[in-house]
Amino acid sequence: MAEKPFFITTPIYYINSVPHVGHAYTQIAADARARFERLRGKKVYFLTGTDENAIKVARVAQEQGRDPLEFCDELAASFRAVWDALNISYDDFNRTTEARHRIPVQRVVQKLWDDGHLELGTYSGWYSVPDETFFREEDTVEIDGAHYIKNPSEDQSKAPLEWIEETSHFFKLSTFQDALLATYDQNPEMLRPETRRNETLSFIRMGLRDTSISRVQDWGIPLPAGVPEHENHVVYVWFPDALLNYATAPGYLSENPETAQHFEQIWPPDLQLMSKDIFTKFHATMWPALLKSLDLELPRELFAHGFWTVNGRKISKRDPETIIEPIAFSRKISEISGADFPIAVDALRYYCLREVTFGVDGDFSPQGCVARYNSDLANGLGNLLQRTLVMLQKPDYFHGVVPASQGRDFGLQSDLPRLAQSVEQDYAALNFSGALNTIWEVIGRANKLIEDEKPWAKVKAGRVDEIADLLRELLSTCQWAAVTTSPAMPTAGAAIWRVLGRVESMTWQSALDTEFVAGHRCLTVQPLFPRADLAKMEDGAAKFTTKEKPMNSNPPTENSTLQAPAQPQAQEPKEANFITIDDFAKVELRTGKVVEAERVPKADKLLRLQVDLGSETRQILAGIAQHYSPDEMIGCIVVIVANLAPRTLRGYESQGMLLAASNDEGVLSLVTTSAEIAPGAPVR
Ligand code: ME8
Repeated sequence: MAEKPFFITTPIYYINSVPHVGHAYTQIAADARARFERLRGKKVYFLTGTDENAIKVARVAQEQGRDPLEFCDELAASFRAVWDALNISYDDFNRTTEARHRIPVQRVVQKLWDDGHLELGTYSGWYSVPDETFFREEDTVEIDGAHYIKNPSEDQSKAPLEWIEETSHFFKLSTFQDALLATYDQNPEMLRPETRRNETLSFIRMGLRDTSISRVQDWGIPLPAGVPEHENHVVYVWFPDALLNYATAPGYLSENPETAQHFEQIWPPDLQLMSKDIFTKFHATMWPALLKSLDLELPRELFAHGFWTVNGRKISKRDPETIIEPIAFSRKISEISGADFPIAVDALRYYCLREVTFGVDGDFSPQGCVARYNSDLANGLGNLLQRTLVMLQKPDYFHGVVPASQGRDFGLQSDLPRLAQSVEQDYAALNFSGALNTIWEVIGRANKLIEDEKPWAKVKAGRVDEIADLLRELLSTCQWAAVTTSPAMPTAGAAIWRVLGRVESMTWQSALDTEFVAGHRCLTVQPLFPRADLAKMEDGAAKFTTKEKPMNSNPPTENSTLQAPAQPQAQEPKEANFITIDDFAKVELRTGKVVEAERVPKADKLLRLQVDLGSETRQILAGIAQHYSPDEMIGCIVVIVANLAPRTLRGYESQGMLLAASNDEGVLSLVTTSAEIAPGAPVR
């Protein structure tokens, strides 16, 4: 049987507000872990989504005079757009208004009823719409005839509560109390960190009360018809609706055999991430009890991270200055530094993961983020890469060719496998700040080695051979850093990998095998992290909030190099436009290795390439000069259309065409092969 993929989840977010850095944090952490597992060769199923059946969603839609479902479609698309811009590599996006969720939820409720886990009762209590939670009389206070939550915690609403009295269906949560305690006793590693585990154990020991799973409402998933008193009732948005998304997405109770089989292969989740406020009651008590009632295996690990404040203030819609929207913020970093937008996104990702220990609270400071960008990325990693590659490329050094070893040992490269192991353990334990700390210690050591060894003095004295091993160790360190940072900073990691002339897929092993063979060529590099102007970063978060509501991202500024994501747009259904396999077979695609490259005079966009196809060398003119320098192209494996009729461009014959991908933001990337393959190999 195939190996079980690593199954990781984030909460599904309410879509009545815009995603801010707090939401982004969970996504970034989950993404770092997912990417780390993929690097280690694991198949990953990374699930996220949106929680759309909350009454507050319907109310916001109503206030805006919108059809709730249409409103949800638009907002869910906005959430996806933000995650895409942040390079969140989710494999599945579950929306609770989708049929693949609604139908299994109804089946679950029916099953719970049939199996005797539900009973009818009357529910009366004070309901907080913003918190989507009932409160007992004793947990409220009355002021001027209205009821409010008594001693509301930081994140609870201070608005008046609504009195609700209705027939309801109750899940017999109390019957799972002992079983849950026994499970947690036998599996101490399931609930993390330790503080949350202890909090959960005392919550359960205080006694669990049966919990209402239905509401009289007109927005939500209707109760199934086989349950008595189902009329006018919908499933409570939290339980089991939202929680069940983790099971419905991979295919629980699906009627499609393939999807149902997918569920069998995937279940249970290996890691479920969320913040501490929704951990104890919802994820560590109700969710596992529900799974037990359905005879489903429990998740292997539930982890609660801390809460972010912004400049010391709680993030709240009522305090717009605290709402930092990740795209607007990344644009600002890009604008004040000149870094590409995806690199600015990496800077945000890095800051979030480095700044606080995963599991404790943190304070987001825009200026703090820029300070870290300058010290750790521009001066640290960026500087190391730049100095190393310039040293390699310069004619009085090594002309771009990795020199042979002269047998000297600077003690850095030999340490890298051990340090890779330490970083690996930290990523596996969700100790992101620990992993990044170790990586930056290595970067600091490498930069210091350059300063101590003063290679420029040796070159000046004509003793270039003496720095061959220093350069080799620095290149290895850059490769090591590309691999180890890539879960946190995927764009930067891949960019470093590419300029080091690596064409094969990056794996975790590439942090252990860092040796460069003599004669290997690297590409030239522009500074990856240009210094940011700290003075231009205002500390008021309102600057990073889009003004249009309900949710939109800013258009890209004209004078910046940002490759900002476009807004998702409703697409017209397209007519299928198929070709046959015979049509495709007419196109002869082959791999080639670029052996020479130069600019075409007076043609800004054209490079003239000589491409080795194994049996012959072709001249190809490619419109890529604004994206690739001639030096960068040498040694690249490209894919060409080999049977295109030759044509003449600017007086040169072009004997084929290079394949490249480009997007609306003007990013262009050549199609290559994931492993070095002989020139001339057919591509099918
Ligand atoms: O609770 N700091 O959705 P939600 C850190 N739909 N993380 C934060 C944060 C902050 N200040 N603010 C939000 C819900 N988050 C339910 C979940 S799951 C079955 C249903 C993150 O939109 C954090 O991950 O209120 C938190 O758990 C989540 O957003 C809550 O998002």
